[in-house]
Amino acid sequence: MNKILFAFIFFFLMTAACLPVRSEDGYELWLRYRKVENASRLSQYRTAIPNASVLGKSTTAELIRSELRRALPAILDATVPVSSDRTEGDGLLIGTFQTLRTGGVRLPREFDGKDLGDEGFIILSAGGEKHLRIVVAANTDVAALYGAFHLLRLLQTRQDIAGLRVKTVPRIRLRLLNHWDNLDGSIERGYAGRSLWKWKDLPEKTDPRVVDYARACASIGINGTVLNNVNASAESLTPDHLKKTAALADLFRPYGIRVFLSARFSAPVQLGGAKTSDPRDPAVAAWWKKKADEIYGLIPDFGGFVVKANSEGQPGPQEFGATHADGANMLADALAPHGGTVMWRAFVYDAGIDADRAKCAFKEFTALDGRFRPNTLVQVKNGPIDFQPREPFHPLFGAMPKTPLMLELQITQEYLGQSVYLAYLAPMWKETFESDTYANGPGTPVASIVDGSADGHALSGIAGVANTGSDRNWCGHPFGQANWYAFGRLAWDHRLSAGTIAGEWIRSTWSNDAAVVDSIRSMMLGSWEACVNAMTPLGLCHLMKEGIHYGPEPGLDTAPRPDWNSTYYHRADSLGIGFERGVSGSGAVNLYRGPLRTQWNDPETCPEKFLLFFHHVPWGRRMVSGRTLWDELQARYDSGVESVVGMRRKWRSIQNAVDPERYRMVEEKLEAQEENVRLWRDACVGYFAKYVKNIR
Ligand code: BDP
Repeated sequence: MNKILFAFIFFFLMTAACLPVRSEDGYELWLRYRKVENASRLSQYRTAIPNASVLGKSTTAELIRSELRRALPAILDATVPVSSDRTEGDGLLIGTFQTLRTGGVRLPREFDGKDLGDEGFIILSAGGEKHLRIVVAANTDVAALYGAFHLLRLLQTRQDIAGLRVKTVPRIRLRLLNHWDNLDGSIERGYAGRSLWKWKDLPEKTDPRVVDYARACASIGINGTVLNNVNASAESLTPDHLKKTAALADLFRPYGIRVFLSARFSAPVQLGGAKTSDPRDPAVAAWWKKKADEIYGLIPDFGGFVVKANSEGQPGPQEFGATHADGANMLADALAPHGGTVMWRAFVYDAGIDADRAKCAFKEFTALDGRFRPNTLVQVKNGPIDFQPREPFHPLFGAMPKTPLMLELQITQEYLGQSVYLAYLAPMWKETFESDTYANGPGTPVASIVDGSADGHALSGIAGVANTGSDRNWCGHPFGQANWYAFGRLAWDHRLSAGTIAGEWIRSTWSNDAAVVDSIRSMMLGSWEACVNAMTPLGLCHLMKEGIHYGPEPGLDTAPRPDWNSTYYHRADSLGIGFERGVSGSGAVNLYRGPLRTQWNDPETCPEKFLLFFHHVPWGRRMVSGRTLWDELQARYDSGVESVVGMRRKWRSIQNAVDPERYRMVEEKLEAQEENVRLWRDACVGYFAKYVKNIR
């Protein structure tokens, strides 16, 4: 070969190899469609999907077509016609059983859709290497949309699509994001910019970004969104505001997403029309009925209300001597004729009920079991305190068999390093789901209470406090997206493992390169436990800075309520550390059933991860490691730091395999995280050391 030509080709190849991967800003989330790298995989996909037909005329069917038009050419790097009719030499076929039948598509008899409900779907593929065909079928267009996104996920994660026999139905009915967004655009506990809902522009103008939010939600099966803060403003229920909400509802509808609102209990008085908000007053009930009629006039598929009542200063029925059930039922009656649901929050901790915050909600709500209307869910946080880095499961799970309990998780990392920390939360949520409540004997995990199977409830729900905002990358931290994703996937199927979900997310969001997937997955899977160690190891909790909940403040003892102080939680003194909740203390262990009660009551059998949550333990006590408690505590804080150092090392090892912009952003975040966990270690170890004397 001509030397010059050779040199030229060599130079070209070298430059191409050294070119950085193209820059990205994270906006695409996991709906990032990129060409298949592997030639044989690419050829399989191209053979199977020479074209696509999405049968049906609905807006949702059109949305499926537009998603495929965006995704398929990018993934297959080929022209892929997408039509609404069957095409000669069918490729991918998507539709409802009805439209497929009308279109002349015959499916094997066992796949008749009878057991799919209105959200489940099947994906089948048949045929040999040269003529692979794929069908996605469901009973409704929205379920077909879910199926389409599932298929795209298979392609994005480079799965073998021969012989597909996917059949999946969501295990939980209401799968909602809870946005703690205020009407002025600020977000309570939001760390990614401002609210996505530009209330000022609505209803005339809807931000195109909201469409991408809806696509992302639908792609993971989220089917409802609560638009406003649980610390609600009555204004969200004014006619003008409802029109704005209706505009969003219109946009979300074809994606299968229903809109909900947080309702302020005192709205009848605040907005005028009633002299009181007493739920037992017929005029108040009438006010809410009229309000519900007005809402459904504008939004026929409105989902219902979330209510935070008699909690942290919010108004509620107890002001009138009525109960939480009275309040919830009055609203439930207003919504029932329209098919709406009330989600009444159990996040209450009235100090008059019990001096131990961990017992308050249990005491108030178990007394009301069986007294709620059928269209009511009681919404319970995963733990009895408040979204701490780790807590045992909330004892209400399993203790209210007559009431469907909705699980509330916090996706936004209020107590978990906010948008600075890399903390993948699926392992934490799995720990909650898998915790055995022993409610119906061994094998009654929290998951079975939440999905309704333990007590035969048809109504079931899960809510995730959203971490989205106006930041270009949606969640502030590029890895915050993983928690939004994991929430949706677990809401659909809580049996999925944290590792599987991480793998899907990494492949769809970052890269299908095996080294990248392995490195990022191992960073993610250890990240939550690392945060626990860095901030509140061994069952400690609530040691964060007052109000902002970021950074350490173990000495805090001047807050307006005792249970907003760190000292209330850790109770460190010259004898030891921890909150005694055994029978010799607050007795909170007795709220749990079966073997848990005895196991957790005894410091010798209580798992170390919950030790200081349930016990005040002497500094010199021997731990599983052989160390004293004090040494173990220090070792945990050290390991919290080491973990971040390790994550940084792993991240650097894949620098050339991911795009520079997101790489840099994560690198900067990890640097800030390392600085903050060092601060945690020094502040906590320094503070607790004051109490530790002569233990060796
Ligand atoms: C706490 C938050 C507070 C919320 C409250 C709630 O600090 O901002 O309003 O939960 O869930 O974690 O109502």
